[in-house]
Amino acid sequence: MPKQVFEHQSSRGKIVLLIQKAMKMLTLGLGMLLLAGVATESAWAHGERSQEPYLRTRTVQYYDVHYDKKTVKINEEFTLSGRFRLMEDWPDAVSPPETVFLAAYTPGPMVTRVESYLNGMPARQSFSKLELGRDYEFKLVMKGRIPGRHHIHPLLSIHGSGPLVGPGQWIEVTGTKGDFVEKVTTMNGVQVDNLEFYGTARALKWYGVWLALAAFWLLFWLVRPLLLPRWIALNKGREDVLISNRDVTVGVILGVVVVAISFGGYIYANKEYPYVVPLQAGTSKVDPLPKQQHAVDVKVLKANYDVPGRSMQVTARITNRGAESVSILEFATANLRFVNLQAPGADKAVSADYPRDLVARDGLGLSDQKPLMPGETRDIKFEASDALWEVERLVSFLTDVDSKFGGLLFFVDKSGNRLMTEIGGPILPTFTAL
Ligand SMILES: [Cu+2]
Repeated sequence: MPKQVFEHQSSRGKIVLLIQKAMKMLTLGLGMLLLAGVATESAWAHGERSQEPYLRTRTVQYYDVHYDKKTVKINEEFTLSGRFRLMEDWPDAVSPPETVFLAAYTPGPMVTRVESYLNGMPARQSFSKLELGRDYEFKLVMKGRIPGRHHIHPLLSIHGSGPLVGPGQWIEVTGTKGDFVEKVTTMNGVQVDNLEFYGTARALKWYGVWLALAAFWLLFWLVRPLLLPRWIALNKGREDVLISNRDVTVGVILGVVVVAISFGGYIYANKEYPYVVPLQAGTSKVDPLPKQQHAVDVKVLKANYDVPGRSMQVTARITNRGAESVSILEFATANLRFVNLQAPGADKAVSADYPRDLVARDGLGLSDQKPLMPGETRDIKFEASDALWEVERLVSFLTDVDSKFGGLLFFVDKSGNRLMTEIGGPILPTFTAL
C-alpha cells in the first residue's frame, strides 16, 4: 500500500490495516511452523526430548525394543515388546521405582491398550518395588483407534518421577474413525458391542434428572424477590416472612424425592448388576529377569563430552572374566544406539523395526578393535560421535549439578552371544578450540 494512501486513512482504517497486517504475519508464522514440521517429522513428536539427560541416561534403559507393525488398520492389533534395565546408579533426584505403571506413550488416545505384561504377568495395575540393577521384559498389545500417523513409545510411569519413555516409532493407523469398535464379553457373559459408548446414554439420563431437579430448586427461589427485599425484611426483624409454609413444604418434598431417587437408583442398580468388580487399586509384585552371567567388568576411567565434535569419549578398563574372547558391540543410552560397525554380527545388531532416527550412522569408534582374550584386562577408549546428542537434546548434562552419564555397553563373544554391562560415571565437557 502506497504511503500517501495510508496517511489519508482514518484512524479506524489504520486499525483495520494493522489487524490485516497482524493476521498476515500470523498466517506466515503458522505456515513456517507447518513447513518446519514437514521438514523434520519429529517436530510432531510430543516432548520426549525435553526430559533432562540424567533422567534419560541413568534411570530406565530400554533395549531390544520391537514393533511388529508400522501400519495398522482401525481395530487391528500390533505388539510393542522389549526389555529394560533399571540402572544401578539411579540419580538421587529421582524417586526410585517403588510404584511403576507400564503403558504406551501416545499423543492422545490414538491407540487402545488391549493387553500388557511385565515379565509375563498381566500389567493392568501398577507394580511395586522394582529392583535397581535388574532387567524386566514388557509386552504391550495395542489396537488402532484414530486414523493418522502417531509417535508411539513404551512408557514406564514412576510414582514421584514421572514418565520415562522408550524409543518412539511412527505407527500409521488407516481407516475411518467411526469404524472403531471395542467388543467385550464381561465375566458374567454379557456381550458389550462397543465399550466406547457403553453406559454413556444412561449416565447422560442421570445428569438430566439431577440437572432438572437443581434447576427447579434454583428457579423456585429466583422467581421471588431476591437479595435486597430480603435483606430489608431481615433488618426490620421480620425473619418470619422470609420462608413461608409453602417453601418448607416444597423443600421437604424435594428432599424426600432426592433421597428416594438416590436409594431407588442404588437398589435398582444392585438388582440389575448383582456382580460388580470395582476398579483394582492395589499393586502387583513381579520378580526381575534372572541375572545375566557377568562375564565382562567395565570400570570407567575417564569420560568427557567434546562439545564442538558432538562426541562422547569414554576410557574404560575392561576385564573379560568369561571363557571366550569378547568384542565391544554397542553403546546404548537414552534410546540412542552406537554400534561398533566392525564387531562380529554388527549388521544384525539393530533390527529393521527400530526407529532409524535413533541410530548413529557412523556407529561407535574404538581405540582398539582387538578382541579381549579370556582373563585379559585392557584400557579401551570408545567414541560415540553424532549430531544425535544435539538433536536429542542430551548435551544439557553439561549444565547439570550432577554431571554424570550412564548407558549400556554390549559385548559379543566368539560364539555370537551378546553380553551386557551397565556403565556410567562423572562426565566433563571439553570445549576444544575450533
Ligand atoms: Cu514421541
